[in-house]
Amino acid sequence: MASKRFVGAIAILAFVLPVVGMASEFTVGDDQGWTINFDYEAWAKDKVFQVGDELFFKYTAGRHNVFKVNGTAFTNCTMPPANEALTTGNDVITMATPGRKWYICGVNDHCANYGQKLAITVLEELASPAPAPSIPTAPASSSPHGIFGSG
Ligand SMILES: *[C@@H]1O[C@H](CO)[C@@H](O)[C@H](O)[C@H]1NC(C)=O
Ligand SMILES: *[C@@H]1O[C@H](CO)[C@@H](O)[C@H](O)[C@H]1NC(C)=O
Ligand SMILES: [Cu+2]
Repeated sequence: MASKRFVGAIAILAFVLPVVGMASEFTVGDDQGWTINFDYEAWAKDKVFQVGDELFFKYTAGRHNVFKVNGTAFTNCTMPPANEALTTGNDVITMATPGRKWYICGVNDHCANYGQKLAITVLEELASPAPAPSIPTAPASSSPHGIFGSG
């Protein structure tokens, strides 16, 4: 019946619409969490990270930690000062800006010898249907310039 099809369409819309523009949560390493001997490069490869998304680093407190580092420190496994570490075992980092982001574990040689390091690229937040992009308005002084300029 026609009404059945209509109800179906509504159901699909209700499912799809809330997803648009919503932030995602990623548990780093999925079920394995934040640990040694895990391929975080492979884990990150097929994922799309956007501004507003959250990374959850889950591990047993004391066994690992999380440092946000720059690209050089990531490559060399250079540890920042210890007081910059996240250590709760349930650390949440919200992606505030687009660009390349790097995270390493500072416990023992987990970064250098056990691959406990994560590099991701965060994209600008995808367009949401909410407020339309603002159209730049011409500065108030622009039209007098045009009149004077043409004379
Ligand atoms: C990082 O490692 C490279 C190559 O081993 C070295 O040339 C560079 O000086 C290191 N950088 C830092 C900041 O330790
Ligand atoms: C990268 O981080 C390391 C360790 O915190 C620091 O010594 C170095 O100056 C940083 N490099 C840049 C280019 O910011
Ligand atoms: Cu570790």
